[in-house]
Amino acid sequence: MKIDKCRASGSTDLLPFLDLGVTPLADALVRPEDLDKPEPRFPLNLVFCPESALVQITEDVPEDQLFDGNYLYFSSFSDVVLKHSREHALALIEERKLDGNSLVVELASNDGYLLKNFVEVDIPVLGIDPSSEPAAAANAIDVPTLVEFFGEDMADRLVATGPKADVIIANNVFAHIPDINDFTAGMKTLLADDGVIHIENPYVRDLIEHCEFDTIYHEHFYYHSCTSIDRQMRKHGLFLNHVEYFPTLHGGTLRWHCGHNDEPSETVREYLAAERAAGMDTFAYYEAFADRVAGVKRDLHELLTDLRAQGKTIAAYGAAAKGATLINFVGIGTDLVDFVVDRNTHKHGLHMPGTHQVVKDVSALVDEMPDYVLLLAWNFKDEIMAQQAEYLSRGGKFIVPVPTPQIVE
Ligand code: JHZ
Repeated sequence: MKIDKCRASGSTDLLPFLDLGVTPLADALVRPEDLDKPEPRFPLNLVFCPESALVQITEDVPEDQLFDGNYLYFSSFSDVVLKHSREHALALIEERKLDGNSLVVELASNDGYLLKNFVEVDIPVLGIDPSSEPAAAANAIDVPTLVEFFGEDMADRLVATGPKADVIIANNVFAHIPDINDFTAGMKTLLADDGVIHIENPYVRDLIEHCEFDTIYHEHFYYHSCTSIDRQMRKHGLFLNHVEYFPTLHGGTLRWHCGHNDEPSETVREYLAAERAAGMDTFAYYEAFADRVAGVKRDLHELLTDLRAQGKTIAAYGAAAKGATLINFVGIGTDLVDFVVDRNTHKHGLHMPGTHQVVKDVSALVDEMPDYVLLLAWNFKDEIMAQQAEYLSRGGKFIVPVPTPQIVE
């Protein structure tokens, strides 16, 4: 279903600036027995709303279709994510003086990758996640997790029967919620008077400036800036008070600190001023993006076609959601890339959405020695290249697709 008004502001002034075609769901890996069945496909278009300053997709795929029992994203498969999350937890424990009387709630707590750091030192936690497989993994390591979609209704039920949260963490979920107003209102209800909300999300400025168009898929309804977060919080009586930047995490991630009181640090003023200076609150900033995306598509397709014409073999690394957007939009079928490898054992034996390359264990790179590996999980370039020292030392080469396709030896 296509929206006709901004999910945040309700404005009908939605300005289109990118069309990635009609694509399958990025995390809907295909089982071998389903390869002949048609896959659901949905339009993937971006628009900008001047009122909310939010970039968003126009298509509303029902949430239960996006994050159902087949959702196989497990945060714990990246050492970088685990390290980042542990540092986040330790910093919160110290800054907020958390102890056995505190409550930390994580929305989209996945497999317990972050909350386990609080559990380890006996700080009470509650995980909330609608995806049953990662949530089961969290419960199995003693991270109490409710399998539900979060919103105002759930927040009301939680505060009726238990304490409010001293800390609410919403990492990589503020893009994933079709009803952003219901979700924000739920956070307002659940947060203790002196509590803090930490939201992490890839930064739309990095998406645009580094041409990270593959991070656009149906799970990601929104692409946030400080301006859009500031406006969204204010609408619900919450305030953006501090900003941290992690330039390499998921291609450039911001952590926004929010709370009930308006107490902005210098970082908030600086980011808002920089976004205004860059014109990020106007359509002009986004207008030329589609041409740059078309350039990457053309160059990458040409590079892979030339290599195949020379008789080279090519595999890909990372059955990531962003990988599904990239190969479907660029048109990289099994004629160009033979197979995909991934460390996530839950994905092995399944096939990429749309293009159907099989997903194998990462050991296949050294076993089969393809000449080139297209790095679909380019956001973990350093981590993956370090793991693949043997493949590289035996002459293997990586192709990094964005911001412009490049061969790395
Ligand atoms: P990864 C995810 O997107 C999921 P995806 C989600 N939609 C989101 O919002 C963004 O992140 C921010 C594998 N891997 O995380 C694991 C290895 O094989 O970039 C994953 O399958 N070896 C919630 O799916 C894939 O690559 C490794 O060494 O685009 C990476 O997926 C590492 C580090 C990862 O994101």
